[in-house]
Amino acid sequence: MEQTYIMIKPDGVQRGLVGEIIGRFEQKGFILKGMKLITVNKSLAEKHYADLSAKPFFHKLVDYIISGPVVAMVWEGKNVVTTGRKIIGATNPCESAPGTIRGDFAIDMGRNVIHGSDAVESAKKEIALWFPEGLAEWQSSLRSWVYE
Ligand code: DAT
Ligand code: MG
Repeated sequence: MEQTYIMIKPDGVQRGLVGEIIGRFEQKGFILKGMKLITVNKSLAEKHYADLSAKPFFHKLVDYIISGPVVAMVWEGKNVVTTGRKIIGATNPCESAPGTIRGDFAIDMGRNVIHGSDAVESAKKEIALWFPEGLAEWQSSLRSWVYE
């Protein structure tokens, strides 16, 4: 089953949005396979955003991600990468539709509350980077009520 890496950024944790955000993924029917609250070191943040290292906003982005604890999660389900991005909304919260997490809870691009993998391949890389210890092995008892 497909998995994605979802991270509540330091602003989302500080603003008390952890329960709300987890609830949206849970209520959709996705399954939580890994979760931890961690303060990120600079090297991990730089690796996570390595593809953006040439961008002018890279250093600001890294400083923001290490500015407080984040909630790192792995969610599992059919099409969870693409659907997860829809639940999150557009990168710029001004363009995120109401009903999405960024559309409902964010204004600035540099405080957009949450990260979600953008493709199945990047999800695999990000899960390996953030959860080198591996994930929880379990099956939801609700499975047959979510999938036909
Ligand atoms: P996303 O987080 O939607 O996958 P991304 O991977 O392109 O977006 O960029 C990572 C983060 O970097 C994004 O959540 C916010 C920040 N960012 C992206 N483009 C930016 C820009 N033009 N100016 C400032 N910050 C930006
Ligand atoms: Mg991205």
